[in-house]
Amino acid sequence: MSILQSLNQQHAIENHVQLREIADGVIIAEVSNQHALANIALQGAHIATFQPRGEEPVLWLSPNAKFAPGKSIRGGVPICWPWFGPHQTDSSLPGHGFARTVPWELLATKAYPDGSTSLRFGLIENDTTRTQWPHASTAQLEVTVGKSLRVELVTTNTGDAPFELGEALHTYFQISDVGNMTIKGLDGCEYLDKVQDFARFTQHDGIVIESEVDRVYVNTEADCVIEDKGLKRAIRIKKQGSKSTVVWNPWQEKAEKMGDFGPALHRDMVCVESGNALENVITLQPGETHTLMAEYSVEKL
Ligand code: TA6
Repeated sequence: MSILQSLNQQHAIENHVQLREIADGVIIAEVSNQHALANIALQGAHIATFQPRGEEPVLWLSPNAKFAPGKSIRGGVPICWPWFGPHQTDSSLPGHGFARTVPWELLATKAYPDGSTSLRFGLIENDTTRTQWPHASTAQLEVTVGKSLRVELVTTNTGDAPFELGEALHTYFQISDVGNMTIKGLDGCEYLDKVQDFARFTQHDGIVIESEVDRVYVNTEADCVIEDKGLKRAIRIKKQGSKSTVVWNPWQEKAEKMGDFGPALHRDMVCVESGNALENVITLQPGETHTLMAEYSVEKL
């Protein structure tokens, strides 16, 4: 029996989940239920698409995204783990950690009476991950696809020494045009601005993007709302277990330089990332578990 057949035998649920191989070695859990459609790659437990029925897609996926073993997918919900951004001491290690480019195991699927579907994934360690991250730990991702998309990243310290964890759900949202959009919820928050050498500023009012933006808002547990006048909708981002919110748009020049982005596509997306980064990294004691949760839902404007 092929891997795909055995995955389907164990985890497919009629009218909820089916596993498909979309390219050589690239398996996707396709979720289709009464509320929404979603595709989740087993590599990286990467949610590539989420679209509530009757709505435009909530997540942005680059038309030039690469679906290939070892490559991160440009769009959807990349998981940055167990560090965010560059590694603190070793710049040769991959930015945003390795979780988004390694295979995860599909551990369980479940259909709920309300019509939603959940899937649980576990990160698979290998020799490379153990070398890059010599801390005994587990990472699991629970994804619930309903009217909203709920994502929980659960980290447990299974060793006998504490470690520092950086993490983020690096979510790309689809918008009608960056000029139609305001991000609310961060008024009064402090942020470190990567575009200005990590200088510290305070946000006033909503965030309007008119050039490259790459900011880590710190010490904020607030919901964010992406108001989109073009699509006449707002995307609400609720979160728990997260003290940092990252806002990113590469703008034209940087987007053009990325092979899996493309000219002008920066206008269709914005990343609003829920996580724990920079001064908000988490210290996890032996035996402790930390859960980072974000939930994305659509409201009419
Ligand atoms: O979250 C923002 C950021 O850290 C930016 O600095 C930007 O480079 C982006 O992530 C994308 O990173 P990636 O490694 O996916 O190209």
